[in-house]
Amino acid sequence: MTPAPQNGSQPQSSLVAGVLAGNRRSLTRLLTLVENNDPRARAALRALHPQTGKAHIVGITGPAGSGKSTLVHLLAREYRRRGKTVGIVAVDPSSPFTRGAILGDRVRMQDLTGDPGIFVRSMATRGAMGGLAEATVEMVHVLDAFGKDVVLIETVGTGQDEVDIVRTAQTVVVVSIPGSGDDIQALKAGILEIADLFVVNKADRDGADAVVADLRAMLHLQPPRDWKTPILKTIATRNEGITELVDTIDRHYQYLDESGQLMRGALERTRHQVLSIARQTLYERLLQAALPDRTLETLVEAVLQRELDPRSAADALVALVAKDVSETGVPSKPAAT
Ligand SMILES: Nc1nc2c(ncn2[C@@H]2O[C@H](COP(=O)(O)OP(=O)(O)O)[C@@H](O)[C@H]2O)c(=O)[nH]1
Ligand SMILES: [Mg+2]
Repeated sequence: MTPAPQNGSQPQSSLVAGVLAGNRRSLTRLLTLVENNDPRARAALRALHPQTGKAHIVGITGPAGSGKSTLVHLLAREYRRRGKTVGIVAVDPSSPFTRGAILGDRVRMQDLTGDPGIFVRSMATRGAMGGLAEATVEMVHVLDAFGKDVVLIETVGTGQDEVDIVRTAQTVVVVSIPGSGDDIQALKAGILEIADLFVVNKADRDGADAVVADLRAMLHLQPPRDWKTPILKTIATRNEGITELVDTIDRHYQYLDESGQLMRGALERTRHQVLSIARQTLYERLLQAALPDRTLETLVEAVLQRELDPRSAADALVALVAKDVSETGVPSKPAAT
């Protein structure tokens, strides 16, 4: 992770003031700090936290090429028509095979960027250290504090990061397309279970009704819930089914609110967020402790030479972090004797 350049940085308080005053440049700058896991983002995130919790956070997930970006674009326009402001966070897979699609997304998103009521941000996946899900959630919270009424998160529903990201949404929309039976299988199992509504996009193609039937059959296998997961058909390229989609997303929010699930969900999501930041922090500390002095390499070599078993090597790494944590004043259990 490269630290953001010193020049052009503002004191966090003016950054926060800028974000709260609706300044897009402050927002852009803060999102970059958050995306880079820059320590300077911390104070700002802390200051903004009381202003969060107002936006409706909607996750749009599904296989690559299913039309998520097109749908997100149309949803944003429909929300604007209804007088709501929209933030968009699109998580781009870092795979080189999808670069073209990312470019396509950028081009298509462009006609949204002229509208001050819409803010679009796309982010690439992180390097080996991970932390994508944690950073994305924080970016969503910044957009929430900025005052966006709706925040849309687009992710490809295949990796664990994506499942983690989508779990942070209040309403989860899972997109599939005709002839995508295999794609549905390829979605992480967890995603189907957290779907609040299904969209079968590209309904201009043959087989849309078969996908609807498949999804319906699958839903029958799930334990009954108060919320009957709707299945909608859309043709994003013709702007068909979008008003119904927004109506249904809104209806889901109303259901969450009236049933008390909005609060329960917030409790669960917050718990998950705290734990996942803690896990990520520990992991980063572990790498920081293990990388200098080639500690990790030395341990790996020892395991390879059969001088040490993998679990003992891992214990040695964990002990390094435990020492590190206790030195920073965080209470930790005494090392085993
Ligand atoms: N035929 C048809 N094509 C669509 C529809 N929606 C999107 N597409 C096309 O599918 C391709 C992938 O769309 P995109 O929004 O980038 O998908 P994403 O990868 O899920 O974000 C693009 O060429 C779209 O124009 C649709 O309803 N029908
Ligand atoms: Mg896309």
